[in-house]
Amino acid sequence: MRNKRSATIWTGIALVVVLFFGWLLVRDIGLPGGRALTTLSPQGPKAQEIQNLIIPVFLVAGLVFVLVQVGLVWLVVRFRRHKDDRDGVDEPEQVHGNTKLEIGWTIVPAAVLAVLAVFNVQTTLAMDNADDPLEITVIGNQWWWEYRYDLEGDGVVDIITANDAAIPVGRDIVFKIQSNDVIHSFWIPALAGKMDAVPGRTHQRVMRADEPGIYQGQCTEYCGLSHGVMRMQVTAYEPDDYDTWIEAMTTAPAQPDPDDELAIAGQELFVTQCSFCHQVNGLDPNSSAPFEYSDLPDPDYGASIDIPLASGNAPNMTHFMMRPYMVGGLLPAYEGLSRGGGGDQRTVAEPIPSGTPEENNLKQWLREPESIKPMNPDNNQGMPNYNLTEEQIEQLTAYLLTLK
Ligand code: HEC
Ligand SMILES: [Cu+2]
Repeated sequence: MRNKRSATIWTGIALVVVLFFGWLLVRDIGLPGGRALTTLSPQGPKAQEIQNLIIPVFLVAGLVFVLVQVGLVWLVVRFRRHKDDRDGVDEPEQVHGNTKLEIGWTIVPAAVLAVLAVFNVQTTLAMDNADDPLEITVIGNQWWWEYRYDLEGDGVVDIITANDAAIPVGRDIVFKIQSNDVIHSFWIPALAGKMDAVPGRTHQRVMRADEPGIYQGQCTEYCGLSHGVMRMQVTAYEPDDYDTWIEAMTTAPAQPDPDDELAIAGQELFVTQCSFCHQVNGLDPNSSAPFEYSDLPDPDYGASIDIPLASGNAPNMTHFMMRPYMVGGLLPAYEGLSRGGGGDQRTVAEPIPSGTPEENNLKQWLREPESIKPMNPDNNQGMPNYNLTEEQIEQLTAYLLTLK
């Protein structure tokens, strides 16, 4: 009798603990905006399909888990050995095997898994469906992402940018995912599942955003020192805003004002010190001041300008200040955005940002890049510290802020 009562009590406690952890797992569902990096707050059809699979699978798996655990705890407590039990006398009846039960607990899980497999395969296949898609090439680098847009589909890259991929809402986007060095994984949880970026291969992931906003992502394949802060964003714009973005990105940025001595000095410094790795389209790193942009910016690396890609490459800086985030998506480029993309993922971005730049983030990066993220520039991983003077930092910042 006593056994039975404490078995029930312990089973009850175990159930409460299990339900508590279950609640921890699912509490993000339905929260407005969700957390930035949760799979459980889908904002597009692909992510929604995954969600539609997760919920029933989770419920079935959860039910099985609860039944098994309840049975286990109850049996362990109910039939436990007692202080006054005598060996060989107060023992339960000893049995060996039970064919019916054994066949049962083989067939039932097999059937459950078989049914789930049907939905699993269905969803997996549906992930690749895309209707009149826009293709964007994504290239993983230690520790930032590059995006290339071939707008006419003629094999010529028209836009190269970093950290932040702009997309129009309501359109299927096919991300063609590649890597420049090691294996990374491209993951925007609000829009779709993960996809590995593997050197020498191109994988694809289809996404579509239903609402405009900045959708946060994180590299999810361990790729070295700064893997944990290798962020990325996909910014979805209304179609008109997206066109505005494309227009701006395919136009050469204005030259710094000739009276702006700081920016002019910064540009000169940039050409001599930085364009070795960072490209500003149309700006010939071999020329000398005053610099001229060629009429048509050609972002194709090495096509119009011979750039020694000593460090593999570095983020294209042509329209640096068009991006809401910098440094591998980690630091906000404008005030009002949170570091590493925390907070509400549906912050709406302007196609041509007009906010106040986070100058201090930029300056700290130039002053001491390794204080922001661990890197190993001697091994072509990340950006070296050039021991710039405060004056040079002011000049470079003034120039970089003109790149819009
Ligand atoms: C040896 C190659 C190299 C040189 C030279 C170099 N950088 Fe970088 N830079 C990088 C790499 C690589 C990154 C990406 C780092 C990351 O996010 O992990 C980067 C990132 C940046 C970023 C952030 C860009 C973004 O959109 O995220 C800025 C700004 C920047 N560099 C400025 C400069 C300036 C100014 C100079 C010249 C003083 C310079 N860099 C010289 C390699 C270089
Ligand atoms: Cu990575």
